[in-house]
Amino acid sequence: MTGPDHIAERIETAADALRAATRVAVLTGAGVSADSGVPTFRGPGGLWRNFRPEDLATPEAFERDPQLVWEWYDWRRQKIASAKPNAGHIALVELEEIVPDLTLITQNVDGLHEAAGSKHVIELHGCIWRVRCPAEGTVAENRQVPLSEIPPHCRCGSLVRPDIVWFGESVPGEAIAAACHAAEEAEVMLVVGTSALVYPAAALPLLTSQRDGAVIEVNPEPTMLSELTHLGLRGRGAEILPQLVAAVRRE
Ligand code: BV8
Repeated sequence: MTGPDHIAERIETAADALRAATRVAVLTGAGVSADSGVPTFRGPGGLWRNFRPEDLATPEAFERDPQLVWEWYDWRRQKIASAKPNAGHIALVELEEIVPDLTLITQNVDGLHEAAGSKHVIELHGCIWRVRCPAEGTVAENRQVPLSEIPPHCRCGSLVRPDIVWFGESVPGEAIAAACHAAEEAEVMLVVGTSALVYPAAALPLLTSQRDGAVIEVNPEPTMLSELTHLGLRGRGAEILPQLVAAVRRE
């Protein structure tokens, strides 16, 4: 699919593909939350309080210094707690209501898609609002901001960790299986706000494209994926997505 030059025409082309589709997959990354004021990982200002996620979001870092890792997550939770879903998140909720079968796969841990009202969400990397007790194997919601105790403990006395997939850890089998299935079955995959550097998430658009599904990218910048995408919509999610959904609604 070669798109015309003007963004409005490209949006119409993308809307035609989405309107004609029964099964749509959406893959989002930190960029979709950037318009809610949540820093991205790798973009300008993408450092999380001068720490690289790859340095602290690892089991080794937690083993070495759980206090530091929890201080970092507490700081991130405080930043995310004041963030609201933006027009891009809300447009994806509306798209879910229009498309017969839409699966939203997110790499984000901020919970903003669920807060916006998205129903069918696969959280590949977990959620910053849940904690896990490795001793009990239990997961509990914890929205305390700021945390009353750092690092927090389970009632059983053990140290709890964020219920988040760290670098070097496997994405939960159920989540990645469901995401791969949705990507393989999708007639269209809409990829919003990801640098497509982190695997296995970054491989999902390939699954769509290998089965002749169309891959549409929404991002102000070109990414590793741009070569593969059938149509690139250069812009911010909060600007492009509402226009895209409005165009899908128009016959
Ligand atoms: C795995 C939770 C099997 C953490 C995250 C060496 C050793 C071990 C593993 C590896 C290794 N080398 C490679 C790997 C695999 C590794 C990986 O891919 N590393 C990368 C860095 C090379 N992957 C893993 O470890 C995964 N597990 O492979 O298991 C295994 C097991 C053992 C050993 C080997 C393999 C697990 C990955 C999950 C890591 N956890 N998050 C936390 O958040 O605290 S990943 C982290 O990066 C976030 O989830 C984030 O979502 C994700 C991807 O980043 P993006 O979302 O794309 O964000 P980014 O800032 O990069 O880009 C933002 C984009 O938005 C930009 O393109 C920008 O232009 C755009 N944008 C900006 N503004 C806007 C916008 N777009 C739209 N609108 C805007 N307004």
